[in-house]
Amino acid sequence: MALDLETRDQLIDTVRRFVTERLRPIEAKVAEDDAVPAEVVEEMKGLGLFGLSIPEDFGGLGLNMEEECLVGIEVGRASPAFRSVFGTNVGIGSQGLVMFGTDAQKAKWLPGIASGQIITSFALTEAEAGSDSAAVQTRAVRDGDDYVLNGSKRYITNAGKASLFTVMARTNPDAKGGSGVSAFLVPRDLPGLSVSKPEKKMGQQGAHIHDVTFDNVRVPAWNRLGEEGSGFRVAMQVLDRGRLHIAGVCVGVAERLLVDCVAYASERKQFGQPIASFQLIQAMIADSKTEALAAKALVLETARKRDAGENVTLEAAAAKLFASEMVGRVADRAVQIFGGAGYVADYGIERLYRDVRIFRIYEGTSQIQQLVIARETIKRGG
Ligand code: COS
Repeated sequence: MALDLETRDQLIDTVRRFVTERLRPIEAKVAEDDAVPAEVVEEMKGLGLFGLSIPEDFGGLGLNMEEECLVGIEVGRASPAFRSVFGTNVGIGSQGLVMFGTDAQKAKWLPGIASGQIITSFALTEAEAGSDSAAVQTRAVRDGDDYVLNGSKRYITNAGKASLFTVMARTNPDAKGGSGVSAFLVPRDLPGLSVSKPEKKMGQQGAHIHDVTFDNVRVPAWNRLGEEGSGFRVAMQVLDRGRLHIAGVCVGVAERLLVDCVAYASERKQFGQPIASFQLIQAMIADSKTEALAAKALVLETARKRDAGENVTLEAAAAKLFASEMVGRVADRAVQIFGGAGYVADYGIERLYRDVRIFRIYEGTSQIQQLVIARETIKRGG
């Protein structure tokens, strides 16, 4: 159920203040240390950020998709690494359980996920199954009351801290593509599960991705999420939702970059006047503003449709495609407007330029979104 407007505004206001007062001032240090301070993570827990999308019955805030996107936009105004801290709990790490879990599975894990005591990860991607996610080779073989998992997952966000993984593994090697895949809730402490050191990456320092390996990991059949063979569809529906969330975050980053650009262009003087008075600078600001507005409208409209129970596979893919490409262009223009200052580290613009690059890749590349949009459009007849 939706929040009343006053409560919603209060929530947005609280998140905005937290972002402005607590997160923005430490962005550069987080990037330098490649770590979000533990006390800030605790404050995020106190604000309920880990449980934004978890139903109230299980201790979360129970936000609908529109509300979650509005919060995502606010959080996007600080370094995207901060969102990553609780992003898997709100999105891809928890939503398989929320949408397809049994009552007993939900009761066991959701309260801990909502409070942030349990960190979750979504383990779909493998070395040979990136865009072609139906090609997962991690095996789950039924053995009595258990499944035995063997295989390896790649680039798994928050795996280093996760205590619960949603793992997509092949239960039927003879079935073609996704239909042979099942989803499992796999606790970190099961023997045979190991997590690699974090990868060094281009941006979003403070957010971490790891390989996860399963070496004869015995998972109780009770932990299977949904029917055997339904794991690919579980993953796709989790991603439909996740893509929309990411699109919201992209809008937040773009809005923040616009504020930074306007402030800098109003201050910086060349040829005797603030560069904001030059029409070629104004053209860049106008293009960025227009695209950010368009992305925001698409994100919020898609979220409202999803909240109304509509299938938004197409619209969520379109929102992710447009918003992630948009924020790439906005960040590029920001570097241009800042000039040399945009290229050096002190102003933080080059950091955001690097940070936003991953939005066009994770939770489905832009090319995968195009594919989904085209297929759905053709299916719908236009
Ligand atoms: N919701 C519900 N069901 C879905 C679905 C969705 N969004 N997308 C696909 N399915 C179902 C299909 O209906 C189909 O069901 P049937 O077998 O009953 O007909 C089944 O899943 C297989 O779908 P499809 O034929 O479209 O699978 P493909 O192998 O062609 O792959 C793409 C589809 C490429 C779209 C998918 O693999 C994908 O999204 N890849 C990117 C993965 C990704 O985002 N990775 C990021 C890692 S997580 S950070």
